[in-house]
Amino acid sequence: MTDDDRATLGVGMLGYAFMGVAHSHAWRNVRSFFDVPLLPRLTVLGGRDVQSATAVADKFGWEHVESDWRAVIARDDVDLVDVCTPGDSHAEMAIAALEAGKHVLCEKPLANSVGEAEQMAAAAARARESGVRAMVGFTYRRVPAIALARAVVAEGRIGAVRHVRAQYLQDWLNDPAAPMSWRLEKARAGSGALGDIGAHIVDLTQFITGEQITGVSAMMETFIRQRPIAAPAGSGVKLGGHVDGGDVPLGEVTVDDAAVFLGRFSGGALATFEATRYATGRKNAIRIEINGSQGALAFDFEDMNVLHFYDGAESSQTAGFRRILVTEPDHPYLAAWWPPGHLLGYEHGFTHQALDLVNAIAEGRDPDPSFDDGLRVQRVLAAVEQSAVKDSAWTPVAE
Ligand code: SOE
Repeated sequence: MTDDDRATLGVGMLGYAFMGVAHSHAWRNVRSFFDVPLLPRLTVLGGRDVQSATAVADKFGWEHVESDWRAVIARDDVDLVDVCTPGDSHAEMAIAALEAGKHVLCEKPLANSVGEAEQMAAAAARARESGVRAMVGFTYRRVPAIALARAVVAEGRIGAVRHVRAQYLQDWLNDPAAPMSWRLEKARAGSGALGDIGAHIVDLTQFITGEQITGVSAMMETFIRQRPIAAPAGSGVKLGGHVDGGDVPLGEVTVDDAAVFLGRFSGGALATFEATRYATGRKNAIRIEINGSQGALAFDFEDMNVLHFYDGAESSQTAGFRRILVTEPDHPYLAAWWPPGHLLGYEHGFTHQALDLVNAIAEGRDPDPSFDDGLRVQRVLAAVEQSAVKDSAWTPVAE
């Protein structure tokens, strides 16, 4: 054993379900694979259900458990607060943490409304003056093939972006007997497929192209409006499920099941977006294709180690989409992992997110995506909702 003189970064995490588990894994493992300038310490896990929180804490090595989120923020040994709760508590928790001088990582979407997101961005701007950092967890930016796609666009390899085609397809609600959950309640989640998964493709396409969505025309639908209410099946990494029996009480689904919209990008590109939890057979397909004047890119998260690249500069005899296996040491994040061809998975994005945030904090610079980026996504989501209730009327995204 050698003494490690790196400073620690005490993490207090709020929430312990799907995202809490993904973030726990990242905070625990990032120091083992990357040479981080600050050593994350899994100081305290906050959760109202202490028994479930303790079960997760024990698995991942959190040192303490607190039932009161304010107590997590107040601890002197917490430097960073990681908000992994449903959207209805993001604003209150993140603002309180920033005002207490703690760095914040907040799960996506940033908030349940533009108003809340504006308050969060303002709190982040005030905190920045004293060196406190805030990041929103659009984790898929950290998938190596996505980071490579952004670099390829930035290098001008596909030229001017003309078309953006983006889909986020899941099918865990297709079963009418899949139970109610907070994700289906507007008061808790803000919106349904739109905010939960549509937010990712809004962020990813803006990230890859380096451009903003300026206006939208949208349709949204709730296919199944009542679902069985089932006792929560403990904590853990679950979506959907199936409730047997006819006399189970039903709850009202108050969010969208699917959102489909057209958009325009600031550089002139035309875009189509589709976010749905009813794409039978598609489990977590994030499909993005971008056509530029000189070439094109295509990605699907269900084959996440691959980026397809069409280079229009090649001779027409041999040109065609090339399948790039994004596992070389000079690909983003890859040098720290396995030899070429030894693939990465869903959890690596979260580890890379922790890495990027720790580096930004240590280097005294703002991480991205910032709360301002989260606010911009929120404005796109709001424009989609406004358009959908106005018969798909064209709706500019607020500046
Ligand atoms: C559920 O639809 C969900 O867990 C999203 O909330 C996540 O953001 C996405 O990564 C996977 O699907």
